[in-house]
Amino acid sequence: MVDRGPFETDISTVTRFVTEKGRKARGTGELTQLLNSLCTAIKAISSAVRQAGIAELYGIAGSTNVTGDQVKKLDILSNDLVVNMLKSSYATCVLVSEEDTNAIIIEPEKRGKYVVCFDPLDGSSNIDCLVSIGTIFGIYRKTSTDEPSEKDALQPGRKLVAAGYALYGSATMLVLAMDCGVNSFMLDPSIGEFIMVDRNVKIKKKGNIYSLNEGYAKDFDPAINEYVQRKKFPSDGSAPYGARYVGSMVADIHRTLVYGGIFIYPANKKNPSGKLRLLYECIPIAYIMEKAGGIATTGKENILDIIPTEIHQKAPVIMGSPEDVQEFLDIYKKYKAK
Ligand code: AMP
Ligand code: P6P
Repeated sequence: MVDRGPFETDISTVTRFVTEKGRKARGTGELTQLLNSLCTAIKAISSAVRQAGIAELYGIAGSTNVTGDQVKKLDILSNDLVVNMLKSSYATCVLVSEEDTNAIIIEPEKRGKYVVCFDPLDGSSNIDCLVSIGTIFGIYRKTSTDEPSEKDALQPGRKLVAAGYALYGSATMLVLAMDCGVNSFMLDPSIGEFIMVDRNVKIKKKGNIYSLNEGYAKDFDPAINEYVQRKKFPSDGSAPYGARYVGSMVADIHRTLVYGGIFIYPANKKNPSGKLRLLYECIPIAYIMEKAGGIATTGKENILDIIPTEIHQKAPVIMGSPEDVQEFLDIYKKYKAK
């Protein structure tokens, strides 16, 4: 056995992983090119996020997005990076971004067969206080033969070809889900490559952490409040759950995927569909959760079964370890049966 010392010479990168999958699929190479272009955008966003304070990228860019959030400079930079890298991949025809009111239709000479829905920098309200933020994406094949339009993005999550997120935390992590399952890659800044760290990621059947913004408890559905009460005061003598809530979806989701437990952003009286956006927050994360053996539901229905009707619509989410989500659903059904 040759002693290679500390320097790996047969590095398992995401580029290599995606290329191998592409060769096995005997495709045209379009999806491989799309994924590699997206990874370049994510690396550039990671670099910008970590330099933001020095490069004076913090602060508000003076505009608001379709969600009504104040748009911060990093939001605009991240959106431009993803849009430009996807456009130049020659693999996409329609892009839907949280930062753009309307779908972006790619010019004919640069079109490919994929539709990408993404949140370029999710959790942006946390940028200035250095809390982890992320990028979320979902990739569909265009199915209609019509001229590309916003309608091509209104597909249920069951039709996804791939979905993933990047977490800009204490390290930059890429979690990528496709038919083959969920795999995670950590960015090695010294070589600018995402290195595979976990293959075929599976979520624990049951965790011991619940995650939601309890500040809204006054307006929660009674089923939510009963579930949370059960986590705090278990009647079976088991230990109470821990409460964790970052307020950045990707950070809360990644912790749930790695440690198990449940993440909830419910509907409430003021927001009957909750806050999270279906196309580029709920569906891609639901796809990852399901591929990892978890459940992702609105309470009424599985998130991946929803047929979207407009590109920025919202949906309530309850997702995570199957036994934890099922416990919530049993409570939810009790209230809905009344
Ligand atoms: P393509 O012609 O490259 O767009 O690939 C056609 C289909 O093959 C894709 O829609 C996927 O279902 C599958 N495929 C192609 N490349 C990859 C890849 N790199 N990883 C996983 N699946 C792939
Ligand atoms: P709240 C960030 O603004 C975000 O869109 C998600 O990343 C996060 O889960 C949620 O909003 C936090 O919302 O109402 O708890 O501050």
